[in-house]
Order: sequence, then structure tokens, then C-alpha cells
Amino acid sequence: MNKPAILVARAIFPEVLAQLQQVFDVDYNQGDEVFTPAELNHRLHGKVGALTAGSDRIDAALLQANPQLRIVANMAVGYNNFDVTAMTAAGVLATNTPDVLTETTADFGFALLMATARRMTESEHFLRAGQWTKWSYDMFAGAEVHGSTLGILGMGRIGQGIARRGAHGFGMNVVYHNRSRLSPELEADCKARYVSKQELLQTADHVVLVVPYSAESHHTVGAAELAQMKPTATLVNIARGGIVDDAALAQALKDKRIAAAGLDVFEGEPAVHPELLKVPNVVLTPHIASATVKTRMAMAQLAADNLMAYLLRGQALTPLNTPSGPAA
Ligand code: 8YV
Repeated sequence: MNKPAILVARAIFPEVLAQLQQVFDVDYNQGDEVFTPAELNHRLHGKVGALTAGSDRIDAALLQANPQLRIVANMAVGYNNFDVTAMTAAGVLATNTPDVLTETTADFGFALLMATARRMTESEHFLRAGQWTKWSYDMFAGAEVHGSTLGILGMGRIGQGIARRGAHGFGMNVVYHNRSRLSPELEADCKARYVSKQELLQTADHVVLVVPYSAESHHTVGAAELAQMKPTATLVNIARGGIVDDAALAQALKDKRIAAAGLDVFEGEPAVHPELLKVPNVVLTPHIASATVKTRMAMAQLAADNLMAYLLRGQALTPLNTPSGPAA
């Protein structure tokens, strides 16, 4: 019997690829070029499943051109690269990789907060450039982390992980804003107090963004929000590019409207707003919040398990929709 045909659209761990090859006829991209939408469309012809990363857009046009497709498994918890409504209508199951990256991503969010507040990359660049000739009392004096107020916008699993680190590890006063309020038990566990977005922006010493991207959350933080923040505040974005208006942020950093920012995600990444590259008071990392070997392996495995569970046994592990259309 012929094996079902799938596409692995980006390079993954060879051992996970090998598992897929045992049960599927796999077209893969271990060369790791990012497919253009046209190439992705072309490579999907005849495939019933695909393993994608956040850069692979699954939309109505692609679904229409590939009516045989039954599942797309994203190797990411975020899935703003999927048009889930179109997938549901086309009978295509969407899956993501929740839970396996929560703590690792929260670790990174906290690391970025620390690096930003304590000016670690700015001072390292200074040292590497041979500019360190003497000690001085205010050299790279940054913002206090322990005991300060941590504001978390978006209080899903990763936001809660950051809240616990701040409250329990660093004695921070944690405030949060979210579409829905947490249960009293979770609020107590995270030692977090629910406030309005405005109060959060006005009172937090460190604002961390962990909201999922959607049309509604586009530019959650723009010039108006930056203007409400304390001039001594730091802003950390580990959510998605587009949650922050990067041009407005670069201007605010240039004007010292806020003290500093730590960014792991960017509008239009892998391009980075040129003005952000010019300002010193920003820590920039290339979308690596989930990047530990163990976690990336767990993400790849979960995406592969979703493909195997659905295509071979009819039941995915972490489905995002219930397909209703023709292919189901
Ligand atoms: C992914 C992420 O590595 O899971 C997410 O939503 O942002 C990262 O962990 C990235 O999106 C590549 O798929």
C-alpha cells in the first residue's frame, strides 16, 4: 500500500524526519530555504499533510489549490500564519505545539527583561569595542528588577510563567491585563493583580508582551501606549512582530521616552526596522525564545506526532479546529 504523502516545509531534527519517513512518503526541505508562497503551493500538490513553521502562510488560495490536504501541523504555539477559518471550511485540520515550550519561553522572556533592564548587550558592545578604560559610578546604571513592578500584557501559559518567575523569584509586584481575567486560584498562584491596560502601562517598571497576534492585537503598543509608560520603563516583546509598532518604538527609544526595550520578534522579520538597529538602548534577538535543544526537539516531535496521530489514526493531539469542509 502507498504511504500517505506529506511535506516537511522547513528543516527539522533528522531523527524526527526519519520517524516520519517510516510511515509517510516525505518531501522535505532539509536545505532549509524558506519557500515563497508559490513554491509552498507547488510543493504541497498531492500532499495530505504538512509540517510548517511560523513563516509558512496557509491561506484560502493555497487551500483551494490543494484540495487533497487534510492537516497542517505548525511547529510553533502561535499560529497567526494559519487562516484557521479557511482551513476549517476546507476540511483541513490545524495543529500547534502548546505546553512543550511554555517554561523555556518564559525563561527567555525573563532573561530578555534582565538583559534589557541591566543593559547587558549595550555594555558588552562597549567592552568589546575597547571603550572600557575606567570604572565610573553611573556606568551602565540600569533599572532595578527585584522588587519592581512587572506588567504582563497577555496572561496565557507563558505570561503566567513569567509572572511566577517575577513574583516568586524576584519579589516583584506583578500586574497583568488580559482579554479575560484569571481564576482567583491562578491569580494567587501567580501572585498577580488584574488591572486595566492603561494602569499597567502607567505603573509598570517593566512591561512584557505575550499576547497572541491577530488583527485585533495589531499594534497593541504604539506611540500612544509608549507615551503612557514611565520614562524609566523597559518594554519586552516575545509575542509576535506587529504587536508593537516598531517605528514608534524606535522613535521612543531614540527620544528616551522609555529607557530600553528587549525584542525577540519584529514586524516583517527577519527584516528589522533600520532605526531599531541604530539605537543603543535595545536588546535584539532573532526570534529564539523557544530555542533550547530540548524544547525545539519537543516541538518538532509534537508536530510530527500530530501528523502521525491524525493521518494514521484519525485523532490529533493538539487540534486547533474541527474541520467541517470537504476534505475531512
Ligand atoms: C517558533 C514561536 O519557534 O512557538 C511560537 O509561536 O514563536 C516560536 O517558538 C517560531 O514561531 C517558528 O515556528
